[in-house]
Formats: sequence, structure tokens, C-alpha cells
Amino acid sequence: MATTETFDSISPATGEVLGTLPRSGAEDVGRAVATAKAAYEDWRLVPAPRRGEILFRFAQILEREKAALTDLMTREMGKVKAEAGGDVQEAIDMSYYMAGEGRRLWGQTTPSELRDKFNMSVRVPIGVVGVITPWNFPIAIPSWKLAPALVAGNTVVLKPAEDTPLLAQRFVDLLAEAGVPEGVVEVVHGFGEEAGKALVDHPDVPVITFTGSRETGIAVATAAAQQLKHVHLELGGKNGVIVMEDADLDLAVEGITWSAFGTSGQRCTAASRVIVHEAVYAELQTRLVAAAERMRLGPGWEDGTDIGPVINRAALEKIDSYTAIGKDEGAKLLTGGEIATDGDLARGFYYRPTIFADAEPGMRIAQEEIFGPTTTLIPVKDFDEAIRVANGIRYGLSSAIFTRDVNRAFRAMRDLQAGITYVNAGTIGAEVHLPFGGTKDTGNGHREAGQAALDVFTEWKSIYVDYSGKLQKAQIDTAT
Ligand code: UN1
Repeated sequence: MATTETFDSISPATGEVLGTLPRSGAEDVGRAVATAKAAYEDWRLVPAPRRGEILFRFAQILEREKAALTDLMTREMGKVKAEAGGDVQEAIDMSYYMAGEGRRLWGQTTPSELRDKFNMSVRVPIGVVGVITPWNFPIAIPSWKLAPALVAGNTVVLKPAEDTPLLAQRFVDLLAEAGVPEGVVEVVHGFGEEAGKALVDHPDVPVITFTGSRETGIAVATAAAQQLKHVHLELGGKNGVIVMEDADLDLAVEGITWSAFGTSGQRCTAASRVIVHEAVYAELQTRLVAAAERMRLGPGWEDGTDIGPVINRAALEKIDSYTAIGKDEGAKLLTGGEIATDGDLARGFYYRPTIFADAEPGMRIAQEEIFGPTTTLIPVKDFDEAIRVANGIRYGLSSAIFTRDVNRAFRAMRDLQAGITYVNAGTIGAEVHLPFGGTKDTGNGHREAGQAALDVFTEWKSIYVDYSGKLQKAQIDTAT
């Protein structure tokens, strides 16, 4: 390590220091990239099924470590036990899924327009992938990026979020235990402006995959464009749930509560808008407020906690500032809207589940990503208005509709401008074998997860094999 500087990992539940890590700078990044670049020369030649077997073993090791990682996640990131377990499970699922890709990685074979000639396309790895991950899914999201990158034959330099470095370090250590050779996965800890930027700028890192804010995503893409790098971006969301007048309201309340307040609202997929038909607007408000007020705040590791802390003080203050913004704009605060400081909660960063009502679709609380336990109700007159309001934002990640009308459900599936649409479920809960990502300002057209992830981490190569023994000219020799 070139750096002698360090930073602390702090528990958002208690403010305790959980560990101290090296604060990597450009020199450390340079060393990590050189190591990963050297390791690439052999890793790309390891048969893909063998690479897949390492991921399979990694999935098994994650299963063995699930309880320990879950506990650490409740402490370092703050989410509640059930959700932390889900985060680890998502990495287990992704690792098993991508392990299978080791025996697929399919290309195409296709006829040639000439006699005695064979055509095919194959996926080839690209080189060193720069991976920049967020803190909100500290185990799942690294797996979304590393598992496909590795099975395809790339090596990786990972720069995890500075809020969850201990989990990232465990992740990388367990990959090594699974048999990933030395140098294939390097980790640099630290901050975006230092380590992250150095990774994006490094000439030997041809692929960057980044999950984070829209603004940082634009900075990453702009810097990477100077070197024509491949860039995959997974950015913000302002996901809306539509509740029609024929919806099962109990189910809708459950789905909204889970999607708006799960992970303390700190998911890109969180339901931060609820677009409600006026016929059920009053009733839904009453039921949602009752559900929110029943939720218990506390440390994630305690049984019975419904909502854990938010990640840090800056996040707490940002979330609180949006409560002030909502009030100023004239939306009606139904419940919450304050930092929770009773008893031990004062040691951590807790925000009460917050519901605004009577919002106009154009208000800032109905347009901007808050990334906290705040949701906003917007009344609408009919289905068409609901779709218009749902689409009237810059982002396009997740969307949902509660209705019993199959015609409306299918129209919503067609017309909602988002990478993900749920029918009769909330906006969260993506499964690993389907593409994950969004339209509009949520990204730049790429997807993680599913087969689609492989497109980020491979190049297509088209191969033509002429076994005629003579020079045949495509487009010229057109006689049969
Ligand atoms: C994210 O918030 O960045 O669908 C990822 C979900 C989770 C993944 C969320 N499976 O909410």
C-alpha cells in the first residue's frame, strides 16, 4: 500500500467505529490495476466452466457465511436482519446463476452466404473491469458485477463504497477462499474523488461499471468518454406505485409499506411516489399512516425492528431537508417527518417513516430521489392520468400497479416507462436472472443481472472460417 492514510467504518446504528481501513489513492489504484492486468493474461485462458466452478464454490461459501455476513451487515450498513439475509441471498443466487454461464456463454452459429464457409460469433472478455459499488446492497451488488465479469474471463479492481468496506473485504476474501487466483480480484478502499476517479481515469481499465447517483454517473461517463471506455451505469429512481380504485387495498398497503420503508427507503427501487385513484385516496391514506406508525425503529440486529438507521449523518440531514422542502411546497405531512432521537436511537441515524399527501406531480418531493423512508401520495382521476404522472419524471427504474383489471394491467406493462414493472406487488424485489436496470436518466441503456449482464462484460467477436481453399469474396461472388 502506498497510502498511509486511513478511514473508519462507522456503524449507522450506534456511531461505533467498526474498523479502520487504508484510504487508497491513485498510486494504490495503479498498483491494483497492474496486478489485475497481469493476472488477466492467464485468467482469460482458464476454461469458462472452471471459472464457473469457482463461482459455484463461492456461492456455497456464501451460504456457509450467510449468518455472519447478515450480522455484519446489520452493523455496518444498518438494514434489518431479514433484509440483510436477503442481500446475501441475492449474491448466492447470482453466483450460482453465473456459475452456470461458465457452461453457456452462448454465441451464435449462422450460415454463410458463400459455399464451404463457417460463420459464428463468440463472446470474448475485455480485460480489467473497474467496479464501483454502493453501500445499500453491500454484498448483492458486488456479486451482480463481479460474477458475470469473472465468469466471462475478465479481472477486476473493486472500489466499494466507503461506508461498507468491511463487508466488501469479506466478499473479496471469500472469493479468494473459493479459488479465485491471486490478482484476479483486487480491492482498493476509499473515496470516489480519489480511488474511484483514479480507476475511471486509468488507461488500463477498459470497462467501468458504476452504481450510484445520476450526477456521479454523468461525471464517470464524461471522464470515461475521453478514452472510449465501456461504461455501465445504474443510477437513480423515483419509482411510482399506481393504486387503482379496484385494487386489493390490504395488499397495496403491504406492498407500498415494504417498498417505501424497507431498507429505510435506501433502494434505487424504493417506492417514493404513490399515485392513487381518487375513489380510494382517503382510505389508502388512513391505512398507510396506520401501517407506518406501527413500524418500530431500532438497530437492524434486534428482532422486532422494522426500520433500521439510514447510512450516515449526511443522509439523515438530506432526508430531513426534503421534509422541509415538501412542507414549503405545500404538500401535507401525514406522519413522520423527523429524526428519531428517543433513547438509544440518538446514537445512530434514524428517520421516522414519512408520508406526504396531496402532492402535485411536479413538486420536488415528487421528482427528486430522496433515498430515505419518505413517500409521497399523489391523487389522480383515472388510469390515463395515473400513467402520465407515473411517467412524468426523469428516471425510469421500477414501477408498479395494483389493479384487478387485466386490461389495465397489460396497458401498464406496455406504457410505464421503466426497466421494471410489477403487477400487484411493490417496486422492489428484482430476481437475479432477469435484466435489472432502467430507462431515461436511470442509466445509459445497459442492464445488470440476467443474460443481459454479459453484454457489459464481453465483446462480440465474429469469426469466419473459409474451408473452400480459394479466395471467396463476400458481396462480390454472388452466384450460387
Ligand atoms: C438497488 O436498490 O440498487 O429489487 C438494488 C430490489 C433488489 C435490488 C435493489 N433486489 O429492490
